[in-house]
Amino acid sequence: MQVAVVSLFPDMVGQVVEYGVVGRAVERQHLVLSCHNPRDYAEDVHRTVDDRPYGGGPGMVLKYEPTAEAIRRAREATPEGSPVICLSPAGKVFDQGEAKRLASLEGFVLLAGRYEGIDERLIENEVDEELSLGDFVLSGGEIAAMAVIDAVTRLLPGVLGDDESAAQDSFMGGLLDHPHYTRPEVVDGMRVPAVLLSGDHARIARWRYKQALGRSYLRRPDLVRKLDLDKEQRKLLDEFLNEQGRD
Ligand code: 9D3
Repeated sequence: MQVAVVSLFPDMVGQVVEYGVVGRAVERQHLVLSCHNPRDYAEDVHRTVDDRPYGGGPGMVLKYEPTAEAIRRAREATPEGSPVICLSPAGKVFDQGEAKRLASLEGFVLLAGRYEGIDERLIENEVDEELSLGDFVLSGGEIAAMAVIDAVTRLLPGVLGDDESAAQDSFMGGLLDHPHYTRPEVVDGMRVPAVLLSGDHARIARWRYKQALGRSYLRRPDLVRKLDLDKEQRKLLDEFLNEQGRD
């Protein structure tokens, strides 16, 4: 997959490919990342990329021409037909479904804004869609671009090992994960739940699923409502609620 990012802070975006799963994906060429800086295409002596908003108001606006040229270069670094996606607090909220959709493409361009915003004519002429990470305020689109790249790269064939991929598939069954424990068995007087030491894999799987259902119900009722539970799932959830505070 080829992803091209348009950003005034390419070094920041480049950090996402320096570590862990995404780092390995780039080494193995599952992912090819390029960055394109509007400042490189600003033609005046000061290499100006922002200007004051027409109509007044606080902050600055990313200028059309250098940004449009950076987007053109970014398009050239991605396959024909790759969408241009602007990271914006006004976009559609990014979720795992969006990540799957992007992972099915051969490439895409991410436009990360700075300042108060970008000239709206860029959205009209150059941008195909807008994505947001949610309802909080970032200082720019770079961290959002990095989050999208991370989430999408994990879904590319061959990037995760078979075990990790399978775990990802089953866990993304619309629920939060179950709790995890590792050695020692007792820490600060707190024991690992006995079932996890039992060696009974069916009981362990049932307990984990019950925990996942219960936590999702308490923390993210929206997720549980979407599932519309069958009889067995309701029974597990009832058990969880009755046991609350123990094991
Ligand atoms: C405080 C400034 N806001 C005035 C109402 C507008 C605003 C402009 C630019 C707020 C944030 C930004 C920069 N944010 C992003 O580029 C961004 C973002 C975000 O802030 N939150 C969640 N997802 C995203 S994706 C890109």
